[in-house]
Amino acid sequence: APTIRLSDYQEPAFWVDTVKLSFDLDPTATRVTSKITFRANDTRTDGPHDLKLDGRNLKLITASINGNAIPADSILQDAEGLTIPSDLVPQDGFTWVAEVEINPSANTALEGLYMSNGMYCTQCEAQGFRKITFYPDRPDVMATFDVEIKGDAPVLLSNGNKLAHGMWHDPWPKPAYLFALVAGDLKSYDDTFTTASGRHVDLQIFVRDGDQDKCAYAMDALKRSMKWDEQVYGREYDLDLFMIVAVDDFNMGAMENKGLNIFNSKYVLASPETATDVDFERIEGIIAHEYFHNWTGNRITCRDWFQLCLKEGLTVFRDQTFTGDMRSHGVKRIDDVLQLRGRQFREDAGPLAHPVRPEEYIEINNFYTATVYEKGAEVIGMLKLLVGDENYRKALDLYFDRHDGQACTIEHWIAVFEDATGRDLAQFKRWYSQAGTPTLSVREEFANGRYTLHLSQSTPPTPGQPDKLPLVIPVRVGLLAGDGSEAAPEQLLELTQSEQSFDLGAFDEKPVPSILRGFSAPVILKHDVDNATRAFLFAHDSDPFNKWEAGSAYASDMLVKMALNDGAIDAAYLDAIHAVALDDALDPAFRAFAVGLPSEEEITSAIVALGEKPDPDAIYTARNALSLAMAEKMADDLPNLYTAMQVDGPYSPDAEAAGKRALASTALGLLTKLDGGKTAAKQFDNADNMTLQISALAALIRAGAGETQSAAFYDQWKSDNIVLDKWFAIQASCATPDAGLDIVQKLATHPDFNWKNPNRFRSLIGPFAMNPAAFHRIDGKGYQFLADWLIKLDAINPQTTARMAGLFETWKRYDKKRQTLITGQLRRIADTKNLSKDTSEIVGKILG
Ligand code: DPP
Ligand code: ZN
Repeated sequence: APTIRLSDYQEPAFWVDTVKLSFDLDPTATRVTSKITFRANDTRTDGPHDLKLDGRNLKLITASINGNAIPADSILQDAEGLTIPSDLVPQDGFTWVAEVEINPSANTALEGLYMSNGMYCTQCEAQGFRKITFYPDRPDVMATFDVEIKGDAPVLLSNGNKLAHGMWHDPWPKPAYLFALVAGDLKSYDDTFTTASGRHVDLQIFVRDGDQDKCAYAMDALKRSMKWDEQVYGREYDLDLFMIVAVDDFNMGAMENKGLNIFNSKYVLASPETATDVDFERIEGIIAHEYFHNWTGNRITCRDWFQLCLKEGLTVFRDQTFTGDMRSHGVKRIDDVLQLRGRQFREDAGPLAHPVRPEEYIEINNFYTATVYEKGAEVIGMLKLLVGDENYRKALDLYFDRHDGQACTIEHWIAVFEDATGRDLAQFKRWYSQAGTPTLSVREEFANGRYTLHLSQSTPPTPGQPDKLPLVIPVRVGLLAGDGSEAAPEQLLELTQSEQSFDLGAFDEKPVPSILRGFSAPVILKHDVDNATRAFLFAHDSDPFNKWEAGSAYASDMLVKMALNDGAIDAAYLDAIHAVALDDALDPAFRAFAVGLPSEEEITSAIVALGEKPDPDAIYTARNALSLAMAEKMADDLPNLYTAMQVDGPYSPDAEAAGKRALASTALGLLTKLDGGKTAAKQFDNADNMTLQISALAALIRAGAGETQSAAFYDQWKSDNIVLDKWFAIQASCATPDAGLDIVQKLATHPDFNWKNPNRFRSLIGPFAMNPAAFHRIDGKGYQFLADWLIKLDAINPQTTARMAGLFETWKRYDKKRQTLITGQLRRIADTKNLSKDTSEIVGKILG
């Protein structure tokens, strides 16, 4: 398969003004008629041009230009599309009409038009539209769409405003990747919203009959998102109708099709009995994310797929800010950084590392990555910090003013900030082109009463990028006095060179620095700090992120040494964690994070950073030992803490109640180590919501128990797929190292393991591969299990397979024996006959 390069970008020879689509739905033989008006692109003077249209798995029935049928032998068709020679193509513009036949039932890749539980639905981003009809399927081609749908289904939906049953008009020009169609026997949950300027908008969430009572939270989140985007970004909704559809078979989380968002049902449907606090928060965030795309993505879209971060980084940044506003910024930041380190740092340190704006790809679906999304959002956060809140808003206003209706690049985005603020961002822009996580090293100096910070930066080589240039790194710094108070106002240091010194002023005694507050840049901080200083910051830092970070770094330091057989549990750590756990002045949600130990993945990467080989069993054992010591240390207080964090009254998913339940659940995990599961079993029996039920089950499984409860859980929920996914996932992720493989092998033969459904597949295979001690068995059987399933899934769903093949990306961290075992499996995958280009690109890169 060819490599596509950013440097090869060229505007199309023809633009499209209007698209009229007519669908005659049939499960195995849907007819699609398209009428497309093309206009010459006057900047292309290199004509005459052939007409080249993308198209995959399409049966062409007829095609005409300006009403003249094109003889079949004049149409050059291959697996990727068709070409009409230029002598048949009026060069100043023309109308193309074509009829094609497609087979939605046979579409297991879930890209284009496919069937899920008897309903028709579409997924067109990035390149699914070409599986619906012939089209210049690229995001810089924007057109207005009219859609007519003929079919028996009572609900026939497409983008835009509704003209009549099955008739739709979208007045806003859009790229084809935002096209959507849904047809089926669906019920809607309805509401309305009035925009700031008084426009009335109908809101509808479409679900299967019986699920209407699980839509209230998503609807509420949608209305809050609409209001927030008006208040914070001055952006109003622009159609008469906004629709969301819940679909069970979906490769992604959700999709921002204009006016018709399509969601993986697990990110819409929620009730207290079936969804956890974490689910509620995620639903809120994803509803917001997709809604925010209406302006950042849809009204202003990407010129080409290399610019994906233009819409995704910005929209993630917007949804993160929204969640912070709805809940707690401090806690949200901790959560986001945990995700960033767990997924993006891991990606950036391995064979799949790529810049936030990649420069080449084989399969674009492989670039919907943590780097494009999460690091892309970090870059926006740094930009905002550097220019300030007011300038950020000014730049965004200019962005919307200047580029509404356009398909843009990162250059446009940067220019808007330069024009709005007068600041030169040439160096800052390196964040978009340089892969790898920079290291920020800190040395302190206190001499003659002056305190100086010496900062230096370096970014490691990544595939294709041996040498790196210095970045602009914003470093928020606070200074604490000996009594824990702030010794000076917080400062924002801008590190632009490889090495730079910052004189922070005169002090009577050496202050204790709190560096990189709020995690102000996505870097690895290297600062030789002793554990006494960490304990001091853990107790006193006024910045919630760095307060948490200090405790976490303390634990990590200890766990790394324990796992390397070179350390013991530090009593001072237990004192510190005990104090924070019981500190009622602190938000329970924060305390839950503070008491939760670094994950096995985090400890692994800390060990790798020291140049050592991680031993998954030793890491598991160390972490268990520390958590047992914490439980014993807090033994007298845990029952009280657990009781104090119980929430009375009917369940509500609000941040305060959820925070208490999170801390109660942490306490329960510790208590289970002491009471043989008595409290957890009781919680399981009495639970009236999913948060309590599943946290009890998880605590029991982690302790190697919970068989009765697991069986009861299955009986209760076997007909609810979203909950049943949790049942698969919890067993795979909480399994003890010895039992893990047996458990997942058995679950893989369970009658409910419908592996063709992406949610079900991911819920078993993903958590197992992310359970390091179970997955990295020294006999290699964990690797073989994953590879077997990837090979099987690739034949029907390349996109999800390729994504999950990334689970092997860390193989170089491990010892020789494991390396050989993993690469053996990777080669077996690579050698599979007819392997998709998606999976082959990922596996090829991982093997290097
Ligand atoms: N649906 C994906 C997202 O919203 C891709 N656009 O991020
Ligand atoms: Zn998005």
